[in-house]
Amino acid sequence: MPMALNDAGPTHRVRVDGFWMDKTAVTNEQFEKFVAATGYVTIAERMPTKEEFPAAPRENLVAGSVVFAPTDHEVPLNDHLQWWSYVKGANWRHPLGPDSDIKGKEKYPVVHVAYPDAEAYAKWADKRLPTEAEFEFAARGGLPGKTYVWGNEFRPKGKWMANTWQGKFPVKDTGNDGFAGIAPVAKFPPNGYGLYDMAGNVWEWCSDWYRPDYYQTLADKGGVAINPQGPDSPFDPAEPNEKKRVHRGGSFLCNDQYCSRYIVGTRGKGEVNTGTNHLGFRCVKSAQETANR
Ligand SMILES: [Ca+2]
Ligand SMILES: [Cu+2]
Repeated sequence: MPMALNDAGPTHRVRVDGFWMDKTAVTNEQFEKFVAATGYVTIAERMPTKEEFPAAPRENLVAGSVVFAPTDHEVPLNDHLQWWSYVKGANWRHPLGPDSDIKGKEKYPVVHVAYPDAEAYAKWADKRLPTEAEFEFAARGGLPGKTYVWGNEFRPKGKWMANTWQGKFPVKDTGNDGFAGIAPVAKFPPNGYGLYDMAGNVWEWCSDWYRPDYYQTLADKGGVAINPQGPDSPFDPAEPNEKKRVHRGGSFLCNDQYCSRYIVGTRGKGEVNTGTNHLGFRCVKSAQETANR
């Protein structure tokens, strides 16, 4: 399946200590509470500076974020810039750009959150972001070794289990699963641990730095990795100057033609200061920490 396997192996054994996880991705309504309480301004809402982006032309130094737009014709799938673009004025309150808003979308996952934004929210909520190992353990919901977070069949008895893309990518999402584009949280069945949307809808930030060879490193050590926290530093050979952290879960754009990373165990990645309209997050809390209060 496309993009599913290149960095997801080798299989290795991991143990994680007990933790609690949010049942859903953080919603617009929840993020609004955080912003109202703290006055926090997300990275997408801040004016980028010449110091931060010395190579960028001055006219591009405008607050905004990265937005998906379908193409009007079939395109080769080797150039993602055909469907992703930087949109001035796009941010969590305006997910598709300045003319869009989140009225009536209180229960949708908040998007256009960069890693520091997600971290700030987690800190405010007295929680933290999951490690990649925690995310995968939670996503599997007690079903080790299965292809999807719900089992081995994509549509058991014909039922849609996650919000993904149907139709020709990236031209038209036919929305056969009930949603063309993003969906409110918890519209599909929860996994075995009662967690919603652990695959599809929006990608979610994990706290690990991204390296494609991290699992090889763990496998080479042998034995069981206890609470792995990710590599010490980020490295993506495709974009060696970008500092990336792990994304997990896949999104409403995932499909069997281009990117099938709704498959559990597969990995995503993203530059830490970059949000998009298919990237959100949820928080966790260590069981030990919860018990101590
Ligand atoms: Ca869909
Ligand atoms: Cu995908």
